[in-house]
Amino acid sequence: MSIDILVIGLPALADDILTRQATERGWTLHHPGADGLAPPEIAQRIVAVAASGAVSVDARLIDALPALKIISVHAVGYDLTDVAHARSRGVVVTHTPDVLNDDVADMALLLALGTLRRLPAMDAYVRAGRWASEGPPPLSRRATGLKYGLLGLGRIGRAIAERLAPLAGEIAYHTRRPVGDAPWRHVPDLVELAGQVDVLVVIVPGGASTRGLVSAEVLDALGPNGVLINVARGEVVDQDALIAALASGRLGGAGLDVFADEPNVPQALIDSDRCVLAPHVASATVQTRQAMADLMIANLEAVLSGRPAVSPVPD
Ligand code: A2R
Repeated sequence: MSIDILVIGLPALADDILTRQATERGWTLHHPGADGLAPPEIAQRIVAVAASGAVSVDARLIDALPALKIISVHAVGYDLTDVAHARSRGVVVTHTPDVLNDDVADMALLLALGTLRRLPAMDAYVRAGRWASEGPPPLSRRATGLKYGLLGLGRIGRAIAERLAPLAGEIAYHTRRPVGDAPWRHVPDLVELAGQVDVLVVIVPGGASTRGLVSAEVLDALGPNGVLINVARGEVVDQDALIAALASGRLGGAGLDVFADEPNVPQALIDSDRCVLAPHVASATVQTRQAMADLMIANLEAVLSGRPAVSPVPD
């Protein structure tokens, strides 16, 4: 009997790895049609979905797959999968936590240092020949000794804090519940935290409970010398408020790997010399993407052979 898997939007490396392993395991891979669904005769037989974290696996898709057992998401964030609906149908949802902590934490640091020290502008300055023609560029801002705040202190947030510790003057964080064994100061109110720090790093999950959490009020509290770093999900930040705050100088700068409507980046951010932009690549190294693909496949393998998932999403 064939094992039919629907593959949705995986990045090229994960798609290649899955395709190779599927042949060895006797899995048959299918890709959705233009309507986002599999043809009905195939949909009947689909037992697993392998999906990128950037695609929606909604109730309509889940209901179109009557034999579905597992949705294996190739990302730590599963905010675009309707987990409650999957559970109501007895479908297991899995994700790829932990294996990307180091890369996402590295990117948070890169964006923080790159924004404060204006690295992309400096690079452009050299390439445009301006160093030779105009002399040294304007001075940038010292990163060592600043106060750093984290919105979120989970697996990735901790990795970021540990990297910041050797250079930060102080580290504080906001979560809904203080983290018992964390050596850093918990601030119960996000606006208060933003008012206390120079750099605020956003690393909470996306979805309804965090949408717009970084509001105009939070950005104003961060202030004209404050820097916002987002390596979480674009929707956690009120992007219109961010654009307005940067344009008026009410916010000092921003380092962004994620955006509200990817891959579309507002022209105002592209034109702003106060931000450093990246195309959602925090986990996009060969090593980490390989590890994410392996974990995605390990989850498929486990559930399809009747064993518990390796990394199910939490209740
Ligand atoms: O609030 P808590 O105590 O559940 O702490 C979690 C925090 N968090 C929040 N903090 C403030 N307000 C909220 N509404 C809120 N919701 C969640 O985010 C916890 O400290 C952190 C999430 O940690 P983990 O579940 O370990 O996620 P991980 O692996 O660090 O990844 C975070 C996100 C992913 O979901 C992707 O969207 C992105 O980073 O790449």
